[in-house]
Amino acid sequence: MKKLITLSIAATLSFVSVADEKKDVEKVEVEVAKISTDFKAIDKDADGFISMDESKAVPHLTDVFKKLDTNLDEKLNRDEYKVFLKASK
Ligand SMILES: [Ca+2]
Ligand SMILES: [Ca+2]
Repeated sequence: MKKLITLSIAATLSFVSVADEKKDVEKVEVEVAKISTDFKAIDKDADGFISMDESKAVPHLTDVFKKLDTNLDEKLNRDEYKVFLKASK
């Protein structure tokens, strides 16, 4: 009988942790979707990068543009823009 209770607790615990993981995945997906929507809105000429000019549409983005541009190509790709979103939270 004791064994059965232990098993059922274990099952409950593993269910909870799976549910948590699923929530995290959903959160990440929502975030990625948001980044993608924002990015597309800023990337007016749709070349897949935010130029210095395009960055002017976003408050404070121009200020940190050079810091964010870690590969020094004078435009921001999605990864570089993501750093800005994380930093501005
Ligand atoms: Ca662009
Ligand atoms: Ca860059």
